[in-house]
Amino acid sequence: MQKNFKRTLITTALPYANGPVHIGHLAGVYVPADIYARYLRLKGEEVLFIGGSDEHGVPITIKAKAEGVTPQDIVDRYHNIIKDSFKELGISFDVYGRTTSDTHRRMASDFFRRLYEKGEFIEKTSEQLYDEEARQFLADRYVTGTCPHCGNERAYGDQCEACGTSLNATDLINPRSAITGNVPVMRETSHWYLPLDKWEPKLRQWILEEHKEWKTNVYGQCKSWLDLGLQPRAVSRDLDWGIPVPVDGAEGKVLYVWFDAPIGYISNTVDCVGDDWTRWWKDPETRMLHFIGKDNIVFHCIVFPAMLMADGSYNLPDNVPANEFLNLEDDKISTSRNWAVWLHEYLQELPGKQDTLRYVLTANAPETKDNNFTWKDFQTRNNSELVAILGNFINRAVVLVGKYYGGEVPEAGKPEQFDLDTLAEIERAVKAVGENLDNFRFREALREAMNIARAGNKYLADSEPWKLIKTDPERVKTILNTAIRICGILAVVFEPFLPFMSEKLSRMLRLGKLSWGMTAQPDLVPAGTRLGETELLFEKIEDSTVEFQIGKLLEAKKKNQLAAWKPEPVKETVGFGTFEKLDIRVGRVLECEKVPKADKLLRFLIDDGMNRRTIVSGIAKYYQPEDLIDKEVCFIANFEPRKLKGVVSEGMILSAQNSDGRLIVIGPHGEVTPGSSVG
Ligand code: B3M
Ligand code: ZN
Repeated sequence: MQKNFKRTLITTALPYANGPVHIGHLAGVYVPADIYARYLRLKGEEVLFIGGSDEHGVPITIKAKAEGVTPQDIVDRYHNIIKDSFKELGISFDVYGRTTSDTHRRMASDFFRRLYEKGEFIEKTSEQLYDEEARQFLADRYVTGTCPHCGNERAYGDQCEACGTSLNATDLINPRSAITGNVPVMRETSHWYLPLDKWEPKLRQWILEEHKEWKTNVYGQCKSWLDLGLQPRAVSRDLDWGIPVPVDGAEGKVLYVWFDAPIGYISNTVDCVGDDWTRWWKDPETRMLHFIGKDNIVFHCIVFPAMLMADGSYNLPDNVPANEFLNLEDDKISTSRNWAVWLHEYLQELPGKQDTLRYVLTANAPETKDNNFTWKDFQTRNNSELVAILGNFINRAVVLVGKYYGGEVPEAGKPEQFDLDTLAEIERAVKAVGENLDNFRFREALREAMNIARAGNKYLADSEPWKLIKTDPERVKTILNTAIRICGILAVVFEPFLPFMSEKLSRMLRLGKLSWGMTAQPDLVPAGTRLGETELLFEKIEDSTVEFQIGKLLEAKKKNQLAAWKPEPVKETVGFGTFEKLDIRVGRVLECEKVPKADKLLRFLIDDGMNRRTIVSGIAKYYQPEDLIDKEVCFIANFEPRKLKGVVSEGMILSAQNSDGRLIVIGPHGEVTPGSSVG
């Protein structure tokens, strides 16, 4: 902290309660925020860690419509799924609220009213997009069209996800209603606008001059928006789901979701600490941090701060450590294509593996650029890092203390240079973990934490207590005392990253309440401590586990291909005469085998009713040859003979190309004598 802050308020983007959360959300926002909150708590700082669901806005109503239920049904369902799964992953929110709460309705209405009474809004009538069939105005995700900045044809009415620009619905080229697909008409309506342009100079000064330390991706995005020039932004909508605009003459109008959602951070604080909330939001000695994904930068760095400035009594965020995106198996995570790893499913399918997910998502965090999650990497990191390095070191130390001293930590003698060097290396790494965390470099912090375990492994491997026990048992006491101390340091340093492991390890070492300062205590685990029961810290992940997960993704991919599949357009019309030229017959398969050195081809021997003929067909990928023997097939009998991989093919077997690309052989439904004509 550069300034003299006394406490830290950490907020995390409120996920829309229109679906469960996936690993992209976790890697971008919740895992780093949780690591940070836990780290500050370990340092003894006062922290409030705020989460909650975003339950208004078009994403919710679209989902409700698609399922034929009410928006309230949707948010009730997903709020609980999301809340429970965060808890199970160990995300240590002090509160996980929701924007349909009474507190929030009151806080958001009051906020609007205050700005309204101060004259901070412009009321403006303008022409907006309207869907005549759905009889409703179209804003935000109710309208899609071409982005005027980058040409992406699937931009939303509030934002283009391809270039990140924040848009107004009327900016879109070729707009279409997301409800009916119709081309909207223009219709007059009046709304309240927050004049962002009024706050532009102040925002410029605050971000570009006073917060040069922000991450380059965040600073850069802010700068380009500010350089483009800010426009007034509507903060109300013509919708029936949301918080009613709390002024006279606003029937049928609700607050824009991006006006109410960030106020949710305040409401959730109120739900958590009651009247004390002002200390967290208005005392200049409180430091505020917003953890978000990159698509939310404009709202947290420009729009919400402008709202807070317009009010005038709030703090502004001290930092907005936004992350880039996480891809999955080299493809963009997509809810609609079900290309995701859903947290609630992960927790069910890989029970007890919360730390592994937290570890992998941090090790691959998309901090400075988009990054990629693969199941293979997940398995490797678990097996060759968590199990083989961290788990292995702790296990060796604890097992040896059990074996040599009945589980009682031995007294250390005079340290040798090697002990001092190892401890110095560990001290350096602990410091590096802290410095990296202070600067929101979570991957690097984790790498340094892992270096402590590496140093521990090397310490045991090089000092070989299992050999020395016969020749120099006194020395072994020092070695294992030191090794257990390193285990204690690991319990502390890994607590933010791997809280489940840390809790077990703390129990084994009888550490009690952890604090960062413990890492510097030589008697962290005092000699004479009787170690607790050994607990399994990490388990190997088998091939079958990741294969199952990869299978699920392939299944999703198949479904998407099927959904996107369209039959080919019908060819040009032909007369009967043209058709008659083809001699299509039924034949029976007598022999069928693979053509050597041609992985696509099968050679058939067909009983064609007159004779036997050989036909080669490119369907080897889709059939076991023996399965086709004795089957009836249709073939073109007067097809010009062709040589394929050295075999002369006297005809063509008919097959249909299925939507998934497979070729399926066509045959008669019923008994047909070989040689019969088809027509
Ligand atoms: N619900 C958008 C999102 O989930 C939005 C965040 C609100 S944070 C105040 O990406
Ligand atoms: Zn764009």
